[in-house]
Amino acid sequence: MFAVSPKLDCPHEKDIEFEKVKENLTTETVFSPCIKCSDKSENWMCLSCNSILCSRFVNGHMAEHFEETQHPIAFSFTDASFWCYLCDSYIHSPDCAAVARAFQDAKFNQSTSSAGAACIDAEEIQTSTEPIANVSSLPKTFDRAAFVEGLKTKKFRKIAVLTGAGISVAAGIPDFRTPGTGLYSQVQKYGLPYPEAIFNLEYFRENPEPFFKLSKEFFSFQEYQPVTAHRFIKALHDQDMLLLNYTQNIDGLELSAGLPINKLVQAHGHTRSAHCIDCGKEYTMAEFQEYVAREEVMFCALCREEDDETYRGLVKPDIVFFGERLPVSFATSFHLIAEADLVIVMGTALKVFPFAFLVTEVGADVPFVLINRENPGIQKENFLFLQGDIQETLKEIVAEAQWQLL
Ligand code: CNA
Repeated sequence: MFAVSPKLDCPHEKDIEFEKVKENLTTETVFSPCIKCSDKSENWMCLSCNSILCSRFVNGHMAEHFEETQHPIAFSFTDASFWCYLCDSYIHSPDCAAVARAFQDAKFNQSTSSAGAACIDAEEIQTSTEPIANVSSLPKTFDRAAFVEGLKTKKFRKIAVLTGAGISVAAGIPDFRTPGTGLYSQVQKYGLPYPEAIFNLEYFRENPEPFFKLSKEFFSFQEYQPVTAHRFIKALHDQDMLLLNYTQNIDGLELSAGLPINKLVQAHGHTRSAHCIDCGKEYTMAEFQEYVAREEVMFCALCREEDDETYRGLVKPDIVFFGERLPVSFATSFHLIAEADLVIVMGTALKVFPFAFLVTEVGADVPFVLINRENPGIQKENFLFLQGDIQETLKEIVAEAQWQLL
């Protein structure tokens, strides 16, 4: 799976017959080979004619298909993403989400009938300013007292916690999107074409300097300490109530708080090691940080060719850039969220896919708690939105549940 900020208003979707696409997504189809070269490793399906063809990482037959037919949108069997050749961008929408769910059903041979109960509406994510406007009209409710009581009595045994940059802001690490203080407000000084470019692999290949400057300014994660949110997640684990913590964060503060690594899914990678983006040679973060401290771009010692000035084997930490694959651990633990008996989402704008798809896997009856400054567009039965500061809210909840955080 790839980390992306998809385009949410692709105009080329209007010609796609999504119902037919869903019908065509059978177990047989999703494991079919490329119709041109028979490769099975990495295929896409054309949403206009349902042809299955391989990716640019194999023989590029889907790209050729677009050149020949001008069929605009393809769906990836590897990471459930949608690419529009005419928009030259990943795209997403409620129709896409429905196709992705049909794909999950077919690929993992399981019913995700609950899918859609917790519904991320793509347009709302982009524009939502009115938190939980429709929630009060939904039939079943889950309130703060029930949440606290469930913690106190250990009623919940499989809590899935989904986290984003907002939980580490109190530790001194800026998030992405908070106006004024978020990284996206601060990276403009590096002269980027758009803020997300700093974490874009293609941009990094051509312009690595801004990322190295950012690393010097913000990414000395060993200097940061866990805060209440990280200690709360650790407490859930200590009480044997934690199913998994799916995090988009790369700071590792969950681990610093003592959470075992097998309880943490670091969907967007980590900063424990670094690799050459071309040959894959591994480097330690200490080696990477030496370059950062000297304000020097780090090139791979193995694949940099002295006689070829244009060849650039760049080294970066193992965080997932836009356009890079997510770790296998994300794909293999993705479906486990369906087992959760409580879901807690904290500190995320849920704008990055496929991470945001996780919430579509939560069952309708499963209580769902959002602790954030604003609601990114979640509407669901049994939904509790604790609006406000994460750390302060958690301190109150912990006190009400009569827990002590270590
Ligand atoms: P984001 O898009 O910046 O969203 C953060 C969310 O948290 C927003 O909804 C904020 O309103 C909310 N928020 C921030 N502070 C608080 C607070 N104190 N109390 C309540 N709510 C608060 O970040 P996302 O995590 O959604 O975006 C995903 C990106 C961010 C991932 O790819 C990460 O790798 C990336 N990131 C990680 C870190 C880190 O590891 N600490 C830092 C910066 C960015």
